[in-house]
Parts: sequence; C-alpha cells; structure tokens
Amino acid sequence: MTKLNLKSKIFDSPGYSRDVKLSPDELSVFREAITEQWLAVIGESRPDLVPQFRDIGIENYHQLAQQLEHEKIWPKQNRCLPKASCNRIKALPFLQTLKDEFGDFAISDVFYGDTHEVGREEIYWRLVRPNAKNDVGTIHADKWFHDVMGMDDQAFPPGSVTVKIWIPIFSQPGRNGLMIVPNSHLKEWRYHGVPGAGGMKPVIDEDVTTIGAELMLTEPGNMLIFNEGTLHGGAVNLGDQTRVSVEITMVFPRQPS
Ligand SMILES: O=C(O)CCC(=O)C(=O)O
Ligand SMILES: [Fe+2]
Repeated sequence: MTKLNLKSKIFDSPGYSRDVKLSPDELSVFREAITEQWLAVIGESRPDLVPQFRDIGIENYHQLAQQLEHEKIWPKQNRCLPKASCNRIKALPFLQTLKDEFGDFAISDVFYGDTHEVGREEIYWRLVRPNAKNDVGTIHADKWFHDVMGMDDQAFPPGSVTVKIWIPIFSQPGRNGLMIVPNSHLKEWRYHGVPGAGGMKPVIDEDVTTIGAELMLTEPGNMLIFNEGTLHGGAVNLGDQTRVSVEITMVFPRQPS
C-alpha cells in the first residue's frame, strides 16, 4: 500500500482526497508563473495598467477588474500556462509524490472549444472574484465535460481514465473554494449538454440543493484530487479576495490497480 492510500480514496471511497499539500516553495512557483501570465494578458489590452495590477497582486484583481474587459480577456487559452512554466511545475516534488501513489501518468493536452493542441500539456488557472456568481460554473463531473465535448475520442486514448488535481493558489478556507459531493462517483446522475462560451458544457438535471455538496476547507496549496465521476463545482466566493486556483488532469491508460 502506498503512503497516502490515494488510489483507494479516489477510486473506491469517498472519491476524492485532500491529503497532498504544496510546500511554500512549490506554492511560490505556481504564484509566480500565474502572476506572470496574468500580467502579460492584461498588458495585451492595457499596458498602461500593468504596474497598478502588479502592485495590488492577483488576489486583489477584483479591485481593479472593472478597468478591463474581464469577460473578454480571460478565455481558457489565455489561462493555460506556457510550456516553460509547465516544465518548471513538472519538476516539483508533489508530482513525484503523485507518481509514487498512482504510478506513471500523462498530463492531458491543452483543449478548449474545438481546439486541441496536441502534445502541449494543460496546466491552467482561473479567477473567481468575490460575490461574482458568473465566475463559478454549476456542479458537474469532469467526465461529463469529456463526454459533451467529445474528448474521449479525440483527447484521450480509448479506455483511459482521468483524475483531476485542483489546487487553491489564493483561497480563504470556509469562504471560497470547491464544493464536492462525497461518493457521488458511485452513482448515476442526470445531465444534458448546452453550448457555452468555450464549447459544449454539461448542465446537471438534479436538485443541487439536496445532493450533499460540501465546501472543502482548503488553505492555499492544499490540493483536492478527485475521480472523473465525482460531482463538484466552485462555490460563490464569499471572501474578500479573488480566489485563484489551478487545474491539472492526470491521464492513465487504464484505472491504476
Ligand atoms: O474551480 C472551480 O470553480 C471549478 C473547478 C473544476 O470544475 C475542476 O477543477 O474540475
Ligand atoms: Fe470540473
């Protein structure tokens, strides 16, 4: 048995783990890489504002966001870290911890809308501003996305199994973060696909107030690792900072035994 017993938590019960934490140095690598891309994207439309955004920091993004076309400038492709940053992240110790637990895996390719960047690994981040309902999506299982976007034929080899890594980079425990429905990967849930800004997206056809979603208490760096069938979704941010988080999809040729 591996040290953290992650395989059994993710594939058996409860369908997720919160056992793995980034060290302060690892968290700094993420913060620096994200901040660099965040400022570069802001600089593409408003180079004059870059010094102000740099001064307040990404966790205070919402304080100045009204000066930008927020809805336009953050499509997923502007939030996928460049290759050099991905390579720095891939050398961090937490990935070795995951390999020790799960065995070898690949990181999924960059995929958004109808674009599949073959061979470019996807490590992307998101911004969730305080009290912004549109900054969080509805409860879903990631395998629903793979299904409605047709990714299982295109992005993943037949029979492969994915596991998600969600990492809070700036978060306020109890006030923002990710909701998870424990053991939801063991049941079937109804949903349908609708067209969204970044391609097709799934919408749940269940009463989300009664399915048992729990807000996970996560300090920055305390990652959540979950089954592709586990129901989850962003909580509306009730904090006073912008929540910044990262997503990485591990791809296994088949379920690790
Ligand atoms: O961070 C969020 O609000 C949603 C994250 C999510 O759906 C995921 O990590 O798969
Ligand atoms: Fe998700």
